[in-house]
Amino acid sequence: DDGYRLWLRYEPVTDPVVKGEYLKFSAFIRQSGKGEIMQSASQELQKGFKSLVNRNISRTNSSGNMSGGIVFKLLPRTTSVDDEGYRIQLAGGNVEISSKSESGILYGTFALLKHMQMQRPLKNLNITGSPKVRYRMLNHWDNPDGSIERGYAGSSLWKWYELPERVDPRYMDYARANASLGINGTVLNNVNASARFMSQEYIVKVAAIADVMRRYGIKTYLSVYFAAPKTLGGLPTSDPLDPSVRAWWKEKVAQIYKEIPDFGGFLVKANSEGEPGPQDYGRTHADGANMLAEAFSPYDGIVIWRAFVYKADPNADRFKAAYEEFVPLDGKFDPKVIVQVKNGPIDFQPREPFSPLFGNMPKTPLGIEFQLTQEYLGFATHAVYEAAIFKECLQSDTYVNGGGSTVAKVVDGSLHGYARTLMAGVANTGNVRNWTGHPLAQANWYAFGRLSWDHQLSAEQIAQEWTELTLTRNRKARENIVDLMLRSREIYVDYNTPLGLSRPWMGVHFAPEPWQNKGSRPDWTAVYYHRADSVGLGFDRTAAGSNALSQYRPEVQKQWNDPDKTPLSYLLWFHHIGWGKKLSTGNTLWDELCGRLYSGADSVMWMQKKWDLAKGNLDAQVYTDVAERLKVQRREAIWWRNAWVLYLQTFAKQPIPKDFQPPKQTLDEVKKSVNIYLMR
Ligand code: BDP
Repeated sequence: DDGYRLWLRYEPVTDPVVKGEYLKFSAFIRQSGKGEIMQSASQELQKGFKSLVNRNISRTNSSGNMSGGIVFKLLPRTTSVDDEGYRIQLAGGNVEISSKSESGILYGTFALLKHMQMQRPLKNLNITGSPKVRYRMLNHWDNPDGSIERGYAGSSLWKWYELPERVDPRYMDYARANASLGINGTVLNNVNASARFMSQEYIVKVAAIADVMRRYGIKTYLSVYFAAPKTLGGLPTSDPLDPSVRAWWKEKVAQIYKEIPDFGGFLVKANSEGEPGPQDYGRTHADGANMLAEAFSPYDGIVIWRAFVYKADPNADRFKAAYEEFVPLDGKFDPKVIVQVKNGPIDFQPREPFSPLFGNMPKTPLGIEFQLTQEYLGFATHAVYEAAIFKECLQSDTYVNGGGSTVAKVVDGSLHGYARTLMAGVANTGNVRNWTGHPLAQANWYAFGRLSWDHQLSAEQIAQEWTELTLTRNRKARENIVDLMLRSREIYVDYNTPLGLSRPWMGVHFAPEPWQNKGSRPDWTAVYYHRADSVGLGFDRTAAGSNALSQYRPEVQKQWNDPDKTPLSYLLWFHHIGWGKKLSTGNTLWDELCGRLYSGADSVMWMQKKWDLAKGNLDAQVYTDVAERLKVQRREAIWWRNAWVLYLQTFAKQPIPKDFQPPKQTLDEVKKSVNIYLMR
């Protein structure tokens, strides 16, 4: 198995009883209307039945009394169920999939096929689903030249130089995979955007992709370069309050809708990491976003404005930046704007506290942005199941309206009554055959999609599902793999950023460089984040330090204010702790740190064992691929551990605790090996 089919493998049903039951419903598919999405649902069922039970089912539009088939039923608009929700049940001797929308029928179809892939009985069939969030989308950081910013799975899926005439069949498989999870939007290009996507030449290329996406209920979006009026339009300015600039965007949006009538909208990174934005003209983020929203007013599209901002101020705490810039703008955004906030205040670290923006902008819909591509999680050679990261953030309590005001409730709109709700995942896909490079990274795409549909699902439930659909139906093997997946994030944290450390690297975000202290700005160094010195380690964010904690509600502050009570996993996020300080485990900081770094690196061997236990029940190609990547992970985990302990030892001036073998390399040797990775 080359992994191309993802979780839609439709392997032949082995249980004869189950197979017989499925065949009883294979007489026909009755569509309701001839809509494009409905056609996709039929095609998918045909493909599924052919592959699962080796039966060709034909379609009918006949309304006569027939039984033994599958019936799509479009419910009247007035029915009080969610637009995209569905129900699957037995009715009149048929399997009936009902929904108010064609998309809902498609989601129900995929749910039925999942049920069948798991060889579950159809007796008493009653499956319902409805999404908790309205915009469920992937953000591609794909560049027009085919490269992908922070992409580790080959180059871009989008073949801009072939489009619009040649439409790669893979676009459809991409759309199927997303639709099977309920993902209904995709931003095709990098947030560090090229203005060329606003040209007619590129709009028609985008339209060709949008034509494929549309058939699967997916809307197409673009990232925009804020200075495009100047660079592409030839205007003297891109000032959002300038009438000629406003007219340019209006015209541009109209031009896009001419080619893509269901265009989704714009995603904007502005005044962030050197990208242009409204502040270049003394205007605010709201001025910029509202100008674009105005251009969308005749249409359904929206403006997604990112809150990922921080200034190059040597005295500032980057942690606080987004809150400081955005909270004062609450209530000033056009209703068509959603502000998209990364899950944590810094940048997709293996563990971060939740962003303090969540809960603090009650009048502005806040969407959440997770990162699926493993920029800080070992690229494509480390197995890290990210559902644990997503869930940890979504379940965090902001306390803004008392206990139970979780980030999930902010994001799904139930806390502040947001009309528009959004979850975005920075895609981990590329054009390698198995889509994600590491076979287990497919689970991160899967988990994001499932959680954007229903954030109440547990990381374990999702891992179970994914493993059964993708890897093996053998129960024992699945248990071992799910175990491995569920522990993988904590293991990674232990050898990479234990106790609340962050960013032991700059540049490529891969080779460990906790010693890195030169950068074009202070917050582009590693020492800025961990603050190791002769006294101790960690970033003091209490009132005695940067006071970032004040951005949270008192109940949250209480959890993290006192170093003696702060959970160890967040300790160094908020406190500068002395090397000899006794922690709740009874160990000193230094000993605890070493303990975690060593046990993390050693636990990769446990992961290898778990994987090996499943060997007999796995496809040989997939088994070997993961087994080899685990070997890389083991080697690199030791490398990272060594970098940390040897470097921090120069401050702590203590021996490696006697339970552990001191590293075989010296600090200089580790630095040399890291430098190899940084050479041009
Ligand atoms: C950081 C990445 C950078 C992105 C940026 C962003 O290192 O490549 O452009 O985030 O999200 O994580 O805009």
